[in-house]
Amino acid sequence: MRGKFLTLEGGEGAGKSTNLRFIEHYLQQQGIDLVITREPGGTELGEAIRGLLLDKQYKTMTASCELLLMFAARAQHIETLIKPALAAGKWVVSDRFTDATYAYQGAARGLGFDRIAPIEDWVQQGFSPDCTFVFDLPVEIGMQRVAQRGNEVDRFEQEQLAFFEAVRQAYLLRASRSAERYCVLDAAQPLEAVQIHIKNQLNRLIEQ
Ligand code: T5A
Repeated sequence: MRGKFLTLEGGEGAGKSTNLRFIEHYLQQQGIDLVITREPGGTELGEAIRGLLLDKQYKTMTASCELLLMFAARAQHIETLIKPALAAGKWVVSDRFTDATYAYQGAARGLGFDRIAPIEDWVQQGFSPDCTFVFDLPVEIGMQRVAQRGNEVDRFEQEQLAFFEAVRQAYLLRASRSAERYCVLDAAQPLEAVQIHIKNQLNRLIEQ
């Protein structure tokens, strides 16, 4: 039986990485064989592309170049990691996927959703997640969390409030258009409360 493909989305500091660990632990407890991965990245080649995308030295990277690099890494990720794992009956949980491209390159960089859709069709040929968790959080809180974490900021984290506000609104818009695929979580709640909602959604997916 084919496994399920779950993705985690949201702005910076929304809690994706933290809750990815929770999801991994919970699904393992339920006896589910799973693969944890991320975008951009997930494969050797994809991680090399991630290095280019996040590197602050590439200040002049154009939005189109950024968009195509995201999909180049994704093409490799889908064909060599995600689809084989699903076919082997494993669940795949990815920290970000194509919704991030719509939010960051489509909305925040201003390329527009219409420019992305044909590339998505070409690369993915209808392939998409079974469920996408959107960690929704006021941008200011996300930025405070990132600052408190104290890591060095990457090329995206250097952007300003308006950029991240566009990201947030794009996620909410996409989730409102296809509510059956998305599970929008209020990520400003305490972690324990967020994780109760995640657990409920995971239980629904396990039963399906
Ligand atoms: N990108 C990616 C694109 O532009 N287009 C694309 O197509 C794709 C795939 C990748 C970058 O690439 C861009 C988007 C990104 O800028 P990334 O590796 O996904 O970057 O990294 P970020 O989104 O920057 O992820 P972060 O690590 O910053 O955020 P997380 O993972 O959402 O947050 P997390 O879990 O590290 O939490 C941040 C802090 O908050 C605390 C945590 O303990 C941590 O300290 N926290 C909470 N505190 C209180 N209450 C809660 N509920 C909390 N949840 C977490």
